[in-house]
Amino acid sequence: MEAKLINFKEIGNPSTGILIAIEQMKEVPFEIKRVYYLFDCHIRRGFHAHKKLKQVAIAINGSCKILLDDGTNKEIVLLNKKNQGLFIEGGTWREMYDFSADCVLMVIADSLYDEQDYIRDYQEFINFYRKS
Ligand code: T46
Repeated sequence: MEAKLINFKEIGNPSTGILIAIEQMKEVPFEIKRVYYLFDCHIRRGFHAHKKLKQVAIAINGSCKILLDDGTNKEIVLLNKKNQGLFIEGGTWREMYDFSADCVLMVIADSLYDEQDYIRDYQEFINFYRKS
């Protein structure tokens, strides 16, 4: 598995301030239906996959790690750049951890919240998605 990191264009510079704009079908490869964000996270979270949901996760402050697992390969991605997003497709088990105290993890998604899209049992995930 290779993490799909997206580098966003920065407008401005540190002396004037920096702006990053994210538009659907441009900086993110889908139509945007939902934005949510996590902060004050002290414990490992996630422990699920989505069947279809596509998302881009951005540490807009601080840092955290995300474990990605496609059923065969695992990869750990450090998110610590305001100008970088991690594209996560459906069929990927994820766990978020090592949140810095100041971490704000913003997630842009292609669908509204739908609990039916979640697979929260790892064995069920493996049965669905293990390649080979
Ligand atoms: C992901 C990581 C980064 C809602 O009501 N609306 C929402 O849009 C979301 C995302 C969650 N919720 C409710 C459902 C649960 O009762 O908030 C509670 C915690 O949700 P969840 O278990 O999804 O939270 P995380 O932090 O484990 O995972 C979330 C996303 O689900 C996941 O796709 O990549 O953040």
